[in-house]
Amino acid sequence: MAGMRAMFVAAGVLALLGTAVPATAQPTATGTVRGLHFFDRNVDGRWQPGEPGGDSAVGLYQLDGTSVATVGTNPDGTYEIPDVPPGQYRVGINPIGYQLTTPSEVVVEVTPGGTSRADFGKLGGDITRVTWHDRNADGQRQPDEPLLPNIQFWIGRWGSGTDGTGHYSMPNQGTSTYVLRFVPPDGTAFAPQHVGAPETDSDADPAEGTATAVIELVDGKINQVPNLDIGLISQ
Ligand SMILES: [Ca+2]
Ligand SMILES: [Ca+2]
Repeated sequence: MAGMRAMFVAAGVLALLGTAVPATAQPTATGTVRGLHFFDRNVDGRWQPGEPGGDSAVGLYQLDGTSVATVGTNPDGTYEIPDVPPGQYRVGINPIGYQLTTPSEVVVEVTPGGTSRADFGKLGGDITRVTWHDRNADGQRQPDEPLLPNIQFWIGRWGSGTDGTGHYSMPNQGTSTYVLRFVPPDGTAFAPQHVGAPETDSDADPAEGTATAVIELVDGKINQVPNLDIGLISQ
């Protein structure tokens, strides 16, 4: 686009100098770059139905790195950069805090009237599981102990809770430390923390009601938190 501006400026200067400029001169036809930024849930580098869109800025650069345009993605993860003069460009995202499942930058060729495509996939961490009634108060979830629906929790000032089946899910999270502060219903208290097998233990600190999940990237891979479970005992 800088090239186009230069061309128009040059044409204006020539006109001022009285040099003939063909009245029929047309701007160079442009092309479009579009694509999708998505959470690549199955880590195969491609989008499939059901994989949600990611939000980020998408940058268009000349090959030497000069910025040409930056656009944000739509809520569904799609983006479009119109009116791009023909040529080769770099297109990229900078998904800090996520595992990349595609290159973060690709080179596209824009042709007059054409559409070039660049998709970007990433993977976040899921923080999930259940609240349950620890009937025997041993800090372990036995098969006959029922899940507890509609238990509220807070992360800072953001609130959520378990659903009608006692499950909660925070999918596609970026790297951070998440402190979930659970609200025990009247007549209940938290089960002992971190007793026995991690898959079926209770993860809330009984004094604070907080359970902590850490999502981090190690060697480019993001971890999942599949069993941040909260046991509640009767008082
Ligand atoms: Ca996929
Ligand atoms: Ca138990």
